[in-house]
Amino acid sequence: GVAGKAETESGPLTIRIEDGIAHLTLQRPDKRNALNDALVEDLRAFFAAPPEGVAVALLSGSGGHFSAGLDLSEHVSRPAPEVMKHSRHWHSVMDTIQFGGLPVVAALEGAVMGGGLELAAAAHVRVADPSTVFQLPEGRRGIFVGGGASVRIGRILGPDRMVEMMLTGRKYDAQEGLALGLAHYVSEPGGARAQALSLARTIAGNAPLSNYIVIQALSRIDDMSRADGLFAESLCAALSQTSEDAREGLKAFLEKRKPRFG
Ligand code: 1HE
Repeated sequence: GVAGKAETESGPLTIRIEDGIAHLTLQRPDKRNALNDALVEDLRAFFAAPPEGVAVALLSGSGGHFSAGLDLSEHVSRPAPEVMKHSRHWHSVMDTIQFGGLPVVAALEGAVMGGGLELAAAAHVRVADPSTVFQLPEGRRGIFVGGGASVRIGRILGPDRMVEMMLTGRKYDAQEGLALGLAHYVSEPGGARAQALSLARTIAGNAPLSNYIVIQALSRIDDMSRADGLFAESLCAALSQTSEDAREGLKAFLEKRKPRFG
């Protein structure tokens, strides 16, 4: 990984790279980290071309919230074609985050709402502070989701629970989110970032190809038939198990030491 540190000047997204982990922080605390076009662009730019040596991204918010979702002040009456293009752009950015090649760990707290929940669902590992509130308020605001929730949240919750969540605007807390799969961990109060960092370090210690294949393959296999999924699995096994890192991983196990991956 990258030793030393690097930092960008402050925009809506700050990026600090330390020991192979890119700390990405949504920096609009006064707006509860609402996702305006500039912030979405910064996320896109980072994940489309992660800096050399970054093994894992750690994504979090500032000011006690992850994100209150789409910046509603930028969304005053766009015509239908513009809304469609905006939504398709979000889809592309969320896909870039999920499939860009970097494992993404999200530290959640406070509002994880609307587009904020869509962003969280594009991350691979989600750690929720006890303060976390998950909500899809769109159904109560006269709109629909547009940043991928139908697919990503729909597949986590199932359509039945997502319909109910949107019709009633209900909020799920961290523990409920854990039970439903919206979060994978609930941290100690105030401890989401620290726990997320510890998990990020664990992931950064894996073989890069293995991480890459886990991210690329599993959710795509979910879209395939059973036969195609099993076939794709064998291709992934052939690719990973013949790598240099696989030889090192097995050798290290037999020699009772930590592996040193390339
Ligand atoms: C915002 C936004 C926002 C806050 N866009 N400005 N998302 C929502 O519908 C969530 C809307 N937000 C809220 O429900 C609340 O703000 C919170 C529960 C997140 C936080 O409450 P609170 O009391 O701590 O803060 P606040 O006073 O409500 O907000 C502080 C400021 O942030 C205030 O601005 P100010 O200039 O008056 O100080 C708010 O206007 C601003 N703010 N949230 C713009 N979302 C691609 S489709 C995706 C669909 C969606 O994501 S829909 C949006 C869903």
